[in-house]
Amino acid sequence: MKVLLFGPAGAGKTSLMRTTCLGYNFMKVLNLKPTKGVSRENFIFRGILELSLWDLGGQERYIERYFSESQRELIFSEVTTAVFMVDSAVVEESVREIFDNFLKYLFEFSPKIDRAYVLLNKIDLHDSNEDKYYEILSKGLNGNYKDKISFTPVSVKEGSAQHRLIEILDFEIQKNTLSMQRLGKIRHLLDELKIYTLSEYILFNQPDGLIIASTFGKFESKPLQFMKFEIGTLDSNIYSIYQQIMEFQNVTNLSPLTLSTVVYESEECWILVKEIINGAVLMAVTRNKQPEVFSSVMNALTGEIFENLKIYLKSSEI
Ligand SMILES: Nc1nc2c(ncn2[C@@H]2O[C@H](COP(=O)(O)OP(=O)(O)OP(=O)(O)O)[C@@H](O)[C@H]2O)c(=O)[nH]1
Ligand SMILES: [Mg+2]
Repeated sequence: MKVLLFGPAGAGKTSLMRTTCLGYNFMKVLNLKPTKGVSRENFIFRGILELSLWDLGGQERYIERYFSESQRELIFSEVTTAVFMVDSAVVEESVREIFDNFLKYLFEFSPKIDRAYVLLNKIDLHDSNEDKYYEILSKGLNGNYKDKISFTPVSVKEGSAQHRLIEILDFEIQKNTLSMQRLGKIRHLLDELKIYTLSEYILFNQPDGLIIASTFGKFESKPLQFMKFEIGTLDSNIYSIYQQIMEFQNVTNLSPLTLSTVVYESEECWILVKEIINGAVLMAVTRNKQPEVFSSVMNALTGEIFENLKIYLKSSEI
């Protein structure tokens, strides 16, 4: 799936990409340098949809190049999702011409595309004028295009831009048969785990922190940011203790420690978190604290269903 992020310099394209897909917070994108030409990143959205994200630097010299006869086909062909982004605090009439060319080549080289999304960004700034920009970009759009473009005022700073992009990509998942099949299988496996272990399961995608599937049906959470298991120095302490114990037991070839399962305890339940593969984390919440329930979850996390889960998630990495 090819996702195009297009628009004038400083609109917030790279900020949107990094905060949505790489789990960066806004502070981390405050001082981004302008993107030099085409920047391509592959990543897997919600653990099931493979994306090739084309973040196109918006300085004039680059835009001219994208529209040039030698490059336009490369840039605008095989696009599945197209986003045009502007900075609503810097309204420029001249952007209309760029927008017109963008639409022209997009629908010419990717005729299957049914929609283009326009994000009027930075509405958090008090001098933003998204209504004016909307007027400039939508004025006199001919019938062919009119129904194919949706405009949304957003802010990367406040999070509504990321929310909108996630909505757009979720829509792509629904249109993509392979992704829906994977999702169906994953949901089924989680439901099986639930039945065997009397626990609820939630599967998260790293690093965007979005939920892939859960046993709660529709369950939304805020994206988790920086979801990495780093307990820092504790790790090395545990390793040296483990080393000593193994020496007592005369074990010579010591296997390395990996931090794969973390257990939390509350008065009502256990919460177990386990990394499945690079990119996905499974969280189990037990219904009570009976030892059988705990051990059934531990068994499940090393058993066949868990291995199958790995397969369906892995298949999206190919
Ligand atoms: N106030 C505010 N600033 C934003 C927002 N989104 C992005 N910015 C800032 O705008 C500046 C430019 O953002 P970039 O993401 O680099 O813009 P770009 O569209 O990738 O620019 P080019 O790579 O040159 O095409 C950065 O300093 C961001 O922190 C927003 O929603 N609100
Ligand atoms: Mg950029």
